[in-house]
Parts: sequence; C-alpha cells; structure tokens
Amino acid sequence: MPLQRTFVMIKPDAYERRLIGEIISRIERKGLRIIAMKMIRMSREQAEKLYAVHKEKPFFKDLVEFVTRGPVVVMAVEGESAVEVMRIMIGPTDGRKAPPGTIRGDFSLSIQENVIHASDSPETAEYELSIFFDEKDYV
Ligand code: 3AN
Repeated sequence: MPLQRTFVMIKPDAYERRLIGEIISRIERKGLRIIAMKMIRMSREQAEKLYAVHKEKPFFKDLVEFVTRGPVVVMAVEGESAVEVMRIMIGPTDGRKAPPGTIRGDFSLSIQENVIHASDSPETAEYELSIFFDEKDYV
C-alpha cells in the first residue's frame, strides 16, 4: 500500500457549526497523520484555483462565495492510500445521499455546504496542496 499525501479542507459551514474538532478527531482516529495544518480566510484567487475545474459550472460563483465567506482549515494528510481513504471517509458530494458514518452523511444536508473537501486523486492532491503549502511546511 503506498504512502500518500492528500489535501483536506474543512469548509466555512463546519467552522460556523463548531465541527472542526469532531472532523479532525475522525481523521486522527482513522490512523492518518496531519503533517501540515492552518486556519485561514481563503482569498478569492485561491478559491478560483482550487475549483478551477468547475469554472464553467453554474454553481461556480456560489461555490467561490461560500468557501471565502468564513474561515477554513486546510491540511495535508498522510497515510497509506490516504487519497482514497479520505474520499471514503467524507462520502459522496450530496450530503443528503451520503451514507451515515461518512462525514458528509453525518453532518450535511446540502450539496454545496457539505462540510469538507478532500482531493479526488494523487495528481489533484499535489496541485491542491501547492495552492496552500510549501514543501518546508510538512512536519
Ligand atoms: P467533491 O467535493 O465531492 O469532490 P465536486 O468536486 O464535484 O465534489 O464539487 C466541488 C464542490 O462544489 C462540492 N464540494 C460542493 O461544495 C460544490 N458543488 C458540487 N456540485 C454542486 C451543485 N450541483 N450545486 C452546488 N454546489 C455544488
């Protein structure tokens, strides 16, 4: 099993609902290792980079507004198959359809305000991590 790094972001809705501790705790309990983490107000430029693949989608503008409306926690998470493991833990995009036990399934009823983001491939992870972190940030 490969040791991988992935990018995870706890979104503003989770910050507003005081869910940061719960989410970080789930990531740690799973056995993954947080190797960099910070709470920031994301700039519009960072949001547009993060969601560049959705630029043409009808929800793009709302999505950028949403992720810049309050603090987010961005982190680099490392572990065996970390990319896939985090995607399984967060569940499908639509919180209404995400199964109980997943983070979105337990905490979201929305397709947009769905609490957490995690990269969908190792290549995407490298790109997304590079928006927020330098190699020297990893402990
Ligand atoms: P995921 O985060 O599950 O990989 P993506 O990459 O398809 O989902 O979408 C990125 C983000 O865009 C989602 N986390 C969600 O906040 C928002 N989003 C996706 N689809 C919609 C939609 N149909 N309407 C509103 N927001 C959406």
